[in-house]
Amino acid sequence: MVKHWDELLAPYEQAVEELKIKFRGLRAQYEMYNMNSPIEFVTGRVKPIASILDKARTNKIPHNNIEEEIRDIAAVRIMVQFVDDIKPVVEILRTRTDFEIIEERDYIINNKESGYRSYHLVIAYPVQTIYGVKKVFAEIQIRTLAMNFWATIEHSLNYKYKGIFPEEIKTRLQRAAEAAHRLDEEMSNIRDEIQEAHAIFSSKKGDV
Ligand code: 0O2
Ligand code: 0O2
Repeated sequence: MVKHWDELLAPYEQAVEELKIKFRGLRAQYEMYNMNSPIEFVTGRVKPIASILDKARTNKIPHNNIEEEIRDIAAVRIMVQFVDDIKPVVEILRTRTDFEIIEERDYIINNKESGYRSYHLVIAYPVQTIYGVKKVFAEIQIRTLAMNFWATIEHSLNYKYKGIFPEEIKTRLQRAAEAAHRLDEEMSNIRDEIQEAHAIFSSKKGDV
């Protein structure tokens, strides 16, 4: 059984490592050309075996279908500073030729009832193995730092309450999600101000 899981998870581990390097590489390119990077930082993980089994049990997924139906065994998260950075990152991912986008879910426009916001993509990623190419599914989550702050805390509380929050905590989390949303809006406004100031400054320099 141990060998079976090692073999099953190996291509997912490789996919996560490769995707982290590729997406961190994008940030490095923006830095090299002195451009503002829409990507702030990138993390990734392979879903722990216990969580895979939990999800299979909850969603009544037979063990033979785990790889087909659990599409976030490999997952990479791209954090951005501003909400307006999310679309450009999605556009970059859409133009790539090293994987195929299978699904997109916009939980930013349609946030979840919990208050969760993020942009999700599922990709089919080809991993080169000694037996040939194995395509695995991977989930890419794109979110702002504020969305990440909220989701990280809510996720830890989820472990504590096993997904069943007392009403008061649920309401507080929803309020906190709204506060995080307002913070993102304020930051976007500040960014617009900064960009406007830059534009005015550059045109004045042009006059001189
Ligand atoms: P640096 O220079 O250390 O910041 P690895 O694949 O070993 O590099 P690992 O162990 O998989 O990384 O860790 P993980 O959790 O996937 O990603 C950690 C990366 O995310 C590190 O960057 C952290 O610095 C960065 N990170 C985590 N939280 C934050 C945060 O709140 N703000 C910022 N700016 N970065 C964060 P690197 O690439 O290792 O580089
Ligand atoms: P992990 O690794 O613990 O984060 P399902 O998992 O069936 O509910 P589905 O359809 O497989 O959902 O995918 P969905 O909803 O697009 O994405 C699920 C993942 O998004 C979760 O993974 C979380 O990472 C994140 N997510 C979705 N909703 C919430 C939420 O309300 N709060 C937080 N903190 N994260 C959320 P997992 O499975 O929880 O795995």
